[in-house]
Amino acid sequence: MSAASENGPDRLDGFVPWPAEFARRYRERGHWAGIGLYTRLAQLAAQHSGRTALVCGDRRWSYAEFDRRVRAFAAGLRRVGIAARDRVVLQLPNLAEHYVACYALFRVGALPVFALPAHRRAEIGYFVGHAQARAAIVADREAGFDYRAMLRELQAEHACLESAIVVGDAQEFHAFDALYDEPLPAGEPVDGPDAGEVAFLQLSGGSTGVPKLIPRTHDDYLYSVRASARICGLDPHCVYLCALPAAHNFPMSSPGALGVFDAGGCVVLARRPEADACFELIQRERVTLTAVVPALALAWLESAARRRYDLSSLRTIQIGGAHLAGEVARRVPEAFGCRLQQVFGMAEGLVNYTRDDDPAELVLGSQGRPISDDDEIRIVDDEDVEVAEGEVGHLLTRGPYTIRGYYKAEAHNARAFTVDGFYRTGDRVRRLPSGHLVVEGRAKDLVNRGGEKIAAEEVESHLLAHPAVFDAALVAMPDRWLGEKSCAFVVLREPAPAPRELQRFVRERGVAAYKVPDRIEVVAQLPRTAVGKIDKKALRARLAPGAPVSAAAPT
Ligand code: OOB
Repeated sequence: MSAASENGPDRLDGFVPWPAEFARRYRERGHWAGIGLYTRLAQLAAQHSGRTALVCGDRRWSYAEFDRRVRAFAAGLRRVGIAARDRVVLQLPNLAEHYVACYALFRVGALPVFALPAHRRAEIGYFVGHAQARAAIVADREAGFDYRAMLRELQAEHACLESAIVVGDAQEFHAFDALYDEPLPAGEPVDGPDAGEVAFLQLSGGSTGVPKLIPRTHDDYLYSVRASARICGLDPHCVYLCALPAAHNFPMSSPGALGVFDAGGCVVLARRPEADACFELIQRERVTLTAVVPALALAWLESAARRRYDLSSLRTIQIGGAHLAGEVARRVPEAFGCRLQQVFGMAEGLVNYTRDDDPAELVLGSQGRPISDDDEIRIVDDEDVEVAEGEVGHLLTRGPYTIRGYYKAEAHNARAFTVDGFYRTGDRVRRLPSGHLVVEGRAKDLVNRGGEKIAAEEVESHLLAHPAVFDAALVAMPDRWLGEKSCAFVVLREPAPAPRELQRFVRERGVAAYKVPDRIEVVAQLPRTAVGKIDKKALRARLAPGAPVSAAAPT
């Protein structure tokens, strides 16, 4: 039976639901509460109306003001024709408008497709086409890039993209601020999806061709958010600094902004993640909690600005998204005078946390244990056979907030999930007797550039589009600051372009700047394994410190 017919006419096509017996169990255990994400905000607005929900620059909104804006913007969305189940690409920098748009879309039953500010024409065009998005919400310009010009090109290519909403100077598009109409009443849209249906599409770092879209339901997401807020001990006094891109799963839900709202706390938005700007906000707003990737933790540790600011309000710094070196982990509690919490999560679902009462060796040396007793973990070898306890293997997982399939990706789903519904994370881990996981590496073909995931195949296909590129392989190379950077090994035809020209070529194909190979090595041929696949292990070995890269290339 196809996902569409199984889902019935009302369900989003291309969504793979949990089998009925699992859905029943998750409801019976109270994980899935049957509450929509907007309804939850309305409850919070009633409960905490006068408390500060959001701080963005000079703007400070109470829960009541935040909810009023959400309902007013929802009315504007309706006016421009956005209806239940429409997909809307949401690509904003860290601005309060991000959360207004997000909850307003929930209020009208439409589905945000979360894009990152770094994404460009190639990525956004793919999301628009794949999700058949009817609208996009962007900023006018940011970091020298004009999103309106990108929208013009996309509208010319995609007939589905009927409208666009712009924060700032909107030119011919709808101005975000002009969409605040007479507020809709609180409550879910009568014609909208119920809590068991898809609330939004989140991006996967992915390991094949194009990024996959991840359908998350109201029920599953709200469960992970509320359970995370509990684990992290959030209360109405917590003040959270959102330093990472707000649309990413980590600062959104682990426990992130949604978890902080759920506790009645305050979310402070940092426009930029740099140490100076963030330290100033921590001092000014008496921030108690923040989340960073290891590369940012290192940059903050090394910043001389640390001593110029009063950071004594910080209780916890969460670090996750990429491998955290032991020596960096050790420096954090001392340097910031607060607790470290390691977070190992994925937009597909499973999130692990070290806990406040864990002994130091687990906080420093593990990536935590799962949120839920119903998170099922299997650690297997290449043949899917469970490895002995404590051994390293592939991490498979299934549970109340881990998807059963990517959106509209049947062929890929057959590889990315086992027949009994376990998600193949692509991570290699071992489990300690306490249940904590240690991430030992990964099997998936991607570069984790300071927490930003780059699917090798995606970049290779951009390189191969150049007429002079005969073959290409992208691998990770160690980097002191980012943990990993990318290096493309290329085999060229005459006339051979210079490496710089290839980098420019990839950039001009309209991809996010972090995906442009940091280094390009020209080789006569790529090493192959016995079965004829490109031997990436051998390529990575050439990039190890001290290895002669080009000299080692076969001629
Ligand atoms: C988070 O989510 P994604 O979807 O950007 O990336 C997930 C992948 C994981 O499969 C793993 O390969 C890597 O990122 N990763 C880590 C890690 N946390 C994530 N690798 C080593 N150590 C860690 N602590 O990155 C994400 C989502 C929610 C919370 C936190 C991170």
